[in-house]
Amino acid sequence: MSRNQQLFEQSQKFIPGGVNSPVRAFKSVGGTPVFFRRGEGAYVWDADDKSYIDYVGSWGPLILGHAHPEVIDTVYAAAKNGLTFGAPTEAELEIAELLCRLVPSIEQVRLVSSGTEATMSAIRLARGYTGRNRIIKFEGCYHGHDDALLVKAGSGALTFGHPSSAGVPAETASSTVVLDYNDLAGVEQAFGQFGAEIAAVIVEPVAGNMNLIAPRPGFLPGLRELCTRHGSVLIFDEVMTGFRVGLECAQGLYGIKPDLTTLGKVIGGGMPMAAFGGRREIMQCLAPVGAVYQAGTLSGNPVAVAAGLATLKLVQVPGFYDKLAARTRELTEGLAAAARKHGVVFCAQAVGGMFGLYFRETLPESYTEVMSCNRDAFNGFFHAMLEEGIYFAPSAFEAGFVSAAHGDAEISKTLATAEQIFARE
Ligand code: KE4
Repeated sequence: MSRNQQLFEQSQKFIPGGVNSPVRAFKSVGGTPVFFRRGEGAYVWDADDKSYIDYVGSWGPLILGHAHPEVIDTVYAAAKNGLTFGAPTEAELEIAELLCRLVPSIEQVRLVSSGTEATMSAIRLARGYTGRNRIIKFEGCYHGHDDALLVKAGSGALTFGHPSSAGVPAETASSTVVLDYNDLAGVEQAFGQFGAEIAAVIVEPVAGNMNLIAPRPGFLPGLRELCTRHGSVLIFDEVMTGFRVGLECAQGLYGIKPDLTTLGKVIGGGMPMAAFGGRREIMQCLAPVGAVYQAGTLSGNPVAVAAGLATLKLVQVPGFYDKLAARTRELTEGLAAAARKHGVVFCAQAVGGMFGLYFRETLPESYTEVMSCNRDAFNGFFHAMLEEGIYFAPSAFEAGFVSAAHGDAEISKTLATAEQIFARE
């Protein structure tokens, strides 16, 4: 029995499913999850000391790669000064000013410790600001595990949401309308029916939790126009896309100014940190200024902020994102070419430093289309690549990530290995 297997068996005795977050359990792809013990650059090593080229990067935070020396040194220096104070620090001011400068739609920002906290707080803030309760989200988009967002579509597109998790009260779910991503007509219809009741629309501007789905032209501008017209808050959940698809985030890439933005992953550089921010008028509704309560013992934690500041400094280097996007395109185009060469039904796409791999003929543009991907083919590919030391996301319904540490050697090895595997088909 491998060390991974031993650890997984033992972990299941003390941790539900042996993991602290479900996607890590390999339920979607089968097999034994990999227990990592070390990461450096584009590589991770498992409990059996096997190395992998890592295309998960902890689900997005590690845009610089694992254990970047400047990030580690900064974290170490901050930690030596104390781990937390539960009081304001200069570092929090520094990163708040930086986020407001880098993301024009953010006039004020509040730091939290996870993406879930960011989206949960943004929804409560939008409801407090508008005095309305109903929210719109999109099937296949994931915004963390807040009750209001663990909701699936009702029977008809416009009926009220139903819980997608046990423990979520039906009455909570009923305030969430779940629509189809990229279906602007559906959103127009919902606003026609509920417009005056809608507190917020929350959307991943590039969906990365149902594999990768890019916004159709007109979809995001349409959401902006509808929210403006009906006085609803447009929330861009950029926990994944923020500083992943570009320095200006997805909102800059697509030229849309949301009312609130949630951030996470990259801005914490691998440490527990997220944020939500936006128009001053809305943010001023937050305690201690306004009536919307929100708090956190470790919010703005100085060690996490140090990791975030070090990361955000390095991603501002001129050409950083052009190089990352080119590298990611090289991966997706190379994989597609290798599959085509061996007659494997496969396609792929990249948006900045994130990518989607699909075992289907054409790029999916909706939840329904992505659900038609050949899951068995993905799972076979996943395990064959894993065996060869290449670690993709352990689910056909997750996006992948390239870091600045992925060089020619890593991309070439990945493409050569994929070609060998496609040739076996
Ligand atoms: P966290 O609470 O996991 O920090 O963030 C929740 C969240 C919010 N919004 C978006 C767009 C997200 O992608 C996430 C979290 N993403 C998943 C990956 N698909 C995290 C991995 C996991 O759940 O373990």
